[in-house]
Formats: sequence, C-alpha cells, structure tokens
Amino acid sequence: MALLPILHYPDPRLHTVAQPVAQVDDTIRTMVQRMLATMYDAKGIGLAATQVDFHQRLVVIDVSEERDQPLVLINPEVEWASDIKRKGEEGCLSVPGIYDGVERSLAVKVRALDEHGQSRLIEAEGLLAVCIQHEMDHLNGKVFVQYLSQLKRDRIKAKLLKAERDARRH
Ligand code: QAP
Ligand code: CO
Repeated sequence: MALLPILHYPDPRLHTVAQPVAQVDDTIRTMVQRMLATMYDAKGIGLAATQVDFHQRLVVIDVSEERDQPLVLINPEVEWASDIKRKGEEGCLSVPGIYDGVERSLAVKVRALDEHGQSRLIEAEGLLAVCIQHEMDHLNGKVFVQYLSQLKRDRIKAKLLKAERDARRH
C-alpha cells in the first residue's frame, strides 16, 4: 500500500478545517488503508486526514501494543466529554521529536461512522480518549503546539524549520 507524505508543522495546510465525508465509498476506504499504512510505518498511534493534506473528516487510530486494532473514525462528533481534565504528554507525527503536556478530558463519548458507513458510539478513556481529542483537533485545523505558550511555539517552529532546511541540503 502506497504511503502518504505527512505535512510538518508549521505548514499552513495543517490549519485547514476539514469538510465532512459525504459518502463512505471506495475512494474513502482506499484513503483509510493508505492512512493506516502510513501511521503504522511512522510508528504513530493516530493520524488525521489533514496531516496527509486530505481535507475531509477522517481519522485513523491504533493505541494497541500489538498494532492490530485499527479504529476508523469518519465525521466524528463528541457527544460527551468529562469535565475532569488531566495534563498528559503528547507528540504528533506532524511535529516530529517534540513532546509536551496538554490538558484533555479524561473520557469522551464520540459518535462516528466506520469504514462501512455504519454509525458507532465509541466510549473512550485514557490514551484512546486523549488520542481521539488530539486527532479531532487536526480536523479543525488545530495542532497540539497551539495549546503551548507563544515562546515554546516559536522555539518549536524554529527547530522544525531548521530540521527541514538541513534535510533538504543533504
Ligand atoms: C497523537 O501522535 C497522540 O515525534 C498521535 O518522532 C500522541 O502518533 C495522542 C510520533 C500522544 C496521544 C498521546 C511522534 C512518532 C508519533 C514523534 C503520534 C516521532 C515519531 C506521534
Ligand atoms: Co497529531
């Protein structure tokens, strides 16, 4: 399965708000397969379509140790989020090598379509709940570094732009 290039922060395309998937058809299912392959190859636990420059509301996740429990969320909507929040360490395939604390709801209930177009209610807590919130942010054009201070964000931007420059000079 062909891998997809992942956009890196501060690419402005990461701030695009994704459109709803109109129909779960073979085009979407192919995109799901390519996104899963890309996520597993990059050793990620979650990937939103926005990160591969496809601006429809589609997310893939696998938080299992064995990397054999793919979760596909199409047009996800939060039905409920716990008022109790906790700060946890996050990273992002679009922000390589950077990890910092972000506050998220401890648990969420999310309604989404699966790859067959079936509506499902996902009740998540722990790492899965954090991952779902992180990936749904991407669909709204939000990257986790936007929760950090301006100073940290500026440092991260500079570091990633330099890394990109150095990679290109090779
Ligand atoms: C989002 O992130 C997430 O910097 C998914 O060098 C992260 O898969 C949700 C990754 C943490 C909850 C907790 C990051 C891989 C993967 C890197 C990822 C890297 C290699 C990030
Ligand atoms: Co991310």
